[in-house]
Amino acid sequence: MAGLKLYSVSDSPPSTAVKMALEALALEYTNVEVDFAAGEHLSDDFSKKNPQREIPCLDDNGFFLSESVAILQYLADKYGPGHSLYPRDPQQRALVNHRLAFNISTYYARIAEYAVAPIFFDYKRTPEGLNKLKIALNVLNTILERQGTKFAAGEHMTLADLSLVAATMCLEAVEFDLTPWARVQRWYADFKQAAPRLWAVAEPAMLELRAFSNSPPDLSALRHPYHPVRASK
Ligand SMILES: N[C@@H](CCC(=O)N[C@@H](CS)C(=O)NCC(=O)O)C(=O)O
Repeated sequence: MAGLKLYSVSDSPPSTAVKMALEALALEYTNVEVDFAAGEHLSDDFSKKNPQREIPCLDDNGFFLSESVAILQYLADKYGPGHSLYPRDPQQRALVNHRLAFNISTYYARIAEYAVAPIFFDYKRTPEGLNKLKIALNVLNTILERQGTKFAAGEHMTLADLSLVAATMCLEAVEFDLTPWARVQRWYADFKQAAPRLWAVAEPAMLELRAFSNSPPDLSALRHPYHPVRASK
């Protein structure tokens, strides 16, 4: 048995969500750091593992899976059946799935566009992007407020928290002020306190993103198929 292998990038939010799930489920795995700056994930060789040419990508003894949400769900189903991270009750599970879908379609998508992409590529932080991000934060704040629970899908920590925390850490990395979203701010702080082992997985990624935010990496040699690359200085 070769075991689980995760192709990831150290400062990547979706990779971080998967690493937190592996930690939460106490699963051993081999981490394969992909050289993003060299475009390793864009290579034809990598596309055999993941035709999307994205990380993260899981290799479970030759079973390849990408999309962090699908990976989280697979890991919980296969290696943690019955674990409170991914409840079996259809309505509880539906709420977890809803938060995961909301994160990937809206919350993280807007954070990635506004906060993360301009660190690495030639994108601007626009007022429109900020407005879309604020609307997504309003939604998460309302969900948490109405639900009145400590975690994103109920009283127990679930896969939803892992994905949403990995997204929110990008806002912390760029020192985005969460004060107007008090429930989001409290939920994020509560997560760190409730799950120090998981936060220990995420914090180095957040700090690495912050370092890149303060001093953007030189990706001018990267011939990226769809991101506008900043010219070298
Ligand atoms: N929907 C994907 C998003 C993954 C994603 O955006 N990965 C980024 C790195 S954090 C990536 O590989 N981007 C490819 C690129 O920018 O070339 C997931 O959640 O797995």
